[in-house]
Amino acid sequence: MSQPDVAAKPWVVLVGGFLGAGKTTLILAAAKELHRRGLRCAVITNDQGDVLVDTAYTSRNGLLSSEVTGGCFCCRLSELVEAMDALRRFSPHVIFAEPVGSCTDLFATTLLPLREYSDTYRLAPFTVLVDPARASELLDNGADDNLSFLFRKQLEEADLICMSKADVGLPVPLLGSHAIRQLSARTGQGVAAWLDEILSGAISCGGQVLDIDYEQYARAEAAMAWLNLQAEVRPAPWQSSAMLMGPLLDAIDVELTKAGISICHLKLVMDTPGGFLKAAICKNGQEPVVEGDLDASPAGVHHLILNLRALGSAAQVQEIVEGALQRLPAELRGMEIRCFHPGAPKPERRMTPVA
Ligand SMILES: Nc1nc2c(ncn2[C@@H]2O[C@H](COP(=O)(O)OP(=O)(O)O)[C@@H](O)[C@H]2O)c(=O)[nH]1
Ligand SMILES: [Mg+2]
Repeated sequence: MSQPDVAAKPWVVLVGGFLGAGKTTLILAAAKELHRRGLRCAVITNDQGDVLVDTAYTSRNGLLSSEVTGGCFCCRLSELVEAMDALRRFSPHVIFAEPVGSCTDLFATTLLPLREYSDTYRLAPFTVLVDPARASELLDNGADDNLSFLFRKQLEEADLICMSKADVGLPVPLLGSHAIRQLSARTGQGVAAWLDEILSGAISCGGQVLDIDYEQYARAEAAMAWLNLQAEVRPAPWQSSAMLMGPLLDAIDVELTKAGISICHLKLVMDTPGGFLKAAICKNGQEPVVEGDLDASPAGVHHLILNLRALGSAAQVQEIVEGALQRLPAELRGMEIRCFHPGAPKPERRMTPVA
């Protein structure tokens, strides 16, 4: 297959998976591939807080972007539908939706309710993206119980599991009876094949209604600290975003490691008139992945957005991030910071399939 039926209603493609699995990167690569085929795409990002690195990143990469903030898709289902409806003004052929990386039970709370809009939208099978490194870590007997619980539940309800980051060359772990695809958003390997498969209608959005204990689910999410911040960073003398970002990321990583706090995903973007830079790590001590205008010239004002998800106390995480920011050779203006433990998930609706 090369073209979905472009005259018909837009496809809605939910791409789930754990924090840092590569969802946003895959959506951008897939949107580029569809653009090459003459198709228009949009994305709806999602978070428990607001001020999202992902939205800044997708829109700066030219992808029509909308967001649902302040709760996961299941708890903000009406807002997800509103966002989808609003995007239809731009006649997208494909709307990608990226749920929060700690979220699960999406089939019962999001996809099944969305079936009621089948006159307007077509639902693609539910892809759950898995970073093989994270899979090995979270399927290990010594894994953190809370993260392992979320990760396993995400796998259980997938229509299709895709292993991300194939370019890294890690072995693919065994994940029960699931058919597994492999792709790399970085090299493009498998991205077109994935799109062909999910937009061909060959796999239905069948899903799996989970047997899930919502108290355990709430405890697992609440074990994480969730920090979202934005600020204007004004270095004196002027510096490039790359010169500011590296030490900031290192300082946060080092301090979190000292405090015994595991990073699930730490990502930040800096925007200046001269360029846009993003850096991220998905684990303590990891070499940051830096993307964007690395050679952007020094600037006096940088707009910073930082999102951190880590296993530990919100108060301690906030103190560490604020401390690292204070040590930058820069004045900080208009800082907005929120650090919290996600509240218990309370889906607007939870359905089981009609026989
Ligand atoms: N090597 C490699 N890294 C990737 C790939 N896809 C994503 N990443 C990196 O993995 C990190 C998390 O990716 P992101 O898309 O933000 O994950 P999300 O949290 O699931 O949306 C980022 O630093 C990406 O650059 C890939 O195909 N190969
Ligand atoms: Mg993302």
